[in-house]
Amino acid sequence: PAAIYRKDYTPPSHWISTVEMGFDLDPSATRVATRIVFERNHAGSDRTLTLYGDEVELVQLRMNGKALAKRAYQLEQGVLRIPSAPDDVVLEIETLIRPDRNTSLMGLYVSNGNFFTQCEAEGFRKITYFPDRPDVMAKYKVMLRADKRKYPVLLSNGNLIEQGDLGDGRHYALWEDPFKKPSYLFALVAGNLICQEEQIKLQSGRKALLQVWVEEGNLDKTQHAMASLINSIRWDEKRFGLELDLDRFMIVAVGDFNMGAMENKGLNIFNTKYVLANPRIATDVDYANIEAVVGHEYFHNWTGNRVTCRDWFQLSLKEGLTVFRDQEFSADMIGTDSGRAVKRIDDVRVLRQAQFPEDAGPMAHPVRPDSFVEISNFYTVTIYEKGAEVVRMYQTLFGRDGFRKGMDLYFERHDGQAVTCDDFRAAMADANGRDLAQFERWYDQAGTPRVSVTTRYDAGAHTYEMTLVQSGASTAGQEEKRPFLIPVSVGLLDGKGRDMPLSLGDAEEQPTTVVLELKARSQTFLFRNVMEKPVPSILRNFSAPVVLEYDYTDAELAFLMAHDSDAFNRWEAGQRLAMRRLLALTALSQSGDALQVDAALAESFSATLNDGELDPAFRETALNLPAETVVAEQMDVIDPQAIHAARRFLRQSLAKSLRPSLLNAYRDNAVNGPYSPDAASAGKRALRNLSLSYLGELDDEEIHALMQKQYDNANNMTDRMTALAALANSRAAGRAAALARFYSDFEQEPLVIDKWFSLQAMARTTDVAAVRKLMKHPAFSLKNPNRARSLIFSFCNGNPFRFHAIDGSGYEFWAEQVLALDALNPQVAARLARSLDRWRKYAPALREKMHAALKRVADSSRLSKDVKEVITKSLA
Ligand code: B3K
Ligand code: ZN
Repeated sequence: PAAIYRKDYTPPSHWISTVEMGFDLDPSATRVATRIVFERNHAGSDRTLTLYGDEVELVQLRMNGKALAKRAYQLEQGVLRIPSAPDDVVLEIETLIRPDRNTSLMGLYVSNGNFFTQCEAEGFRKITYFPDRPDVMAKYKVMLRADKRKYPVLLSNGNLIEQGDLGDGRHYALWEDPFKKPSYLFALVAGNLICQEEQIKLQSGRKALLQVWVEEGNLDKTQHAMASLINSIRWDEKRFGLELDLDRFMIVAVGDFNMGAMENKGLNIFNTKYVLANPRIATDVDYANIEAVVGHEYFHNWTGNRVTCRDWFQLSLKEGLTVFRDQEFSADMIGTDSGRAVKRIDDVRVLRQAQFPEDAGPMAHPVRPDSFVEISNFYTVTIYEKGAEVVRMYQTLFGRDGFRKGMDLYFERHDGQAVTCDDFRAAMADANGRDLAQFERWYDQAGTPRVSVTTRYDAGAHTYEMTLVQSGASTAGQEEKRPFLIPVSVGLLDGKGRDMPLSLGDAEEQPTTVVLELKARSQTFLFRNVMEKPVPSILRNFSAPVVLEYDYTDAELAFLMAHDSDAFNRWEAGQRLAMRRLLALTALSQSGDALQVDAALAESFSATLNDGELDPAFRETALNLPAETVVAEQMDVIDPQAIHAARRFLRQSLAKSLRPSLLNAYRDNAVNGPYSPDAASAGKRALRNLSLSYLGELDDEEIHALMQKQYDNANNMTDRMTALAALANSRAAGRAAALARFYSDFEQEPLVIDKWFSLQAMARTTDVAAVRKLMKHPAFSLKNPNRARSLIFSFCNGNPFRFHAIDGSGYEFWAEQVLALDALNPQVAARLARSLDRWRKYAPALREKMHAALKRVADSSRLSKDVKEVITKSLA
């Protein structure tokens, strides 16, 4: 399959004013009649009308009222071309599709007997032939017809214009979307569903109807999604002055879904995982994720839908921006400074755990890629999370108000248009009177930049010099990197741990945090009136997505961990201290020496754990050791077994020395009364459960009793899951019984059974043989993406110790599953295919076995282009 290049973009030959569609819904034969009104795009040179179709049967094609003769068009490999088309064209197309056989979950498909669509990025072409590209925007009118008993609810984008009976047991609904949209935002839902609904008054006084649609048995799980939707609407009004533009806004939950959710105009379709919640089935993290994803999809209504992408290379224009918006929303919903910091830390954790490795591997790509084979493979952590960091840097540079001005200008200029990342950058630049030419490099250079800092204090002159040197890591096809514009937020601590007032250059003000703008490869900044040698706090709040290198002593790190006013850097200091120990222990484990660790880390951790002034949520995150995959990133040659041994040893020794404090924290952070997912309660539960998980490492009877008691008495899923995970990773007598009881208690709740699979997949004792056994469980199915992810992905990505078993059994299993999944659902298979993409980094014995597994997949004769792209790039 050939790559598509960003430089090859050409505008379409024709625009579309209106699209009318009629669906006769039937699982085994759905007829789709489409009428498209085209008008010539005079800016384009070409007259060839180009439409795309994928696995659709073309029944009829009429142009301007007449059947189109076979010789008047070409149909090759899913591309339908009508050469020398007139300026004004009305095309009538009839297609036939089979939703019941659609296991790819793209286009129109059936899930549990109901119809759903997923069209982003290129799924609309699985419904009809169409100029399925985001810069072609049109107004849609959609008629749905179906059996009334089986499909009582018929939904599409926009407003319901008319509905009624057809007489023959069938009924219809006519929907009209008043806004122009690209085809990827089209949606329909038909089936047996019910909704929770609410009327709200918008900022302007207009009324809007909000609905959350689910299957019958789930109506007791919609409250949190509805509340999150209302909060999102209020937040966008307040923070960005953006109001809901429709009279009706719907969310629909579906159990079979490739990703998290989809922002179809007025009809968001969600994975059940990001809608359904009540205290019985959902954890604190689930509640937070639902709020974030509901927010994310809602915010797309402006950033993505009203202003959309010109082409798919611009994907981060909507995704990076919308992730940034949902991050800010979640932070504002918590409201406290420390809550905001914990949210920031969580987001940076994701970036380091997933995006940094991507940026250092064979799939590395810029935030605005130059080419792709399959666009579905580019819904990545780089596009989303690094993209959000890039957007955040505008706010760091210009402040909240400056950022808001940029957003206002962006909408003023581009509402209703399909635009590029350059347009967004230009709006930010113009609104703030700044030249942001250099900033483009964040969009076109891949790889994580490094910033190395050295300092020099002159006690006589009372000056402090800070020299920053940046270097960009070379990535495939981009050896040399030009310097980035990097905002580096800095503070200086005096001997008592207080922030010093900073005198930089000629500025009169003396703030305690300044943002240095690093533009050249190397730059020195001079602080004046520095009365004592400071400890620098660099890259506060993680002001840029870079790796920061500074030669801190252990004592300085402990000092920062205890005193830094910037909560992010307090956390960071602890992580650096822990990382040093983890790397040293990993080396000891590799050389076969006895593992041992000094008391310094335990002392710092103890101080944090016992500091009642600190928010429990912050203490929890500060005491959580860097993940095994994050440690792996620090090594030239990855040795998963040694990393696991090191991390486990460190957890055990911390548990031993902190046992009394951990027991105290466990007791003191009990949350009484009915469950509430608010940040304060969730924070206490998190600290209490982290304490239990550390104590679990001691694996003795007193702790087993604690786990068992928590399991038996839990009144919410967070506590229950933590207790079950602790039991599953222990030798406790009640281990097997608890797992069995959990299953039978929640057999009717698919999302909870996903957790049951996933917890076992990640347990220390679970090897490949155990995973294969779980796959034989009647509740397992490869066809349901959530279920496949809960077991197979959790094992391959979440259990590095067992997955990287030295006999290579994990890799053989991986190859089998990639191939099996690929036959059903290429998008999901291609995600799993990524699990081995960093094979070159591993110790030779593992590397060879990984290579063999990759070859085995590569040699298959029937790979989808999704999987083929990932495997080819991994082997390149
Ligand atoms: N825009 C969708 C992602 C679609 C993925 C298609 N393979 C969800 C989101 O980012 O909000
Ligand atoms: Zn999105």
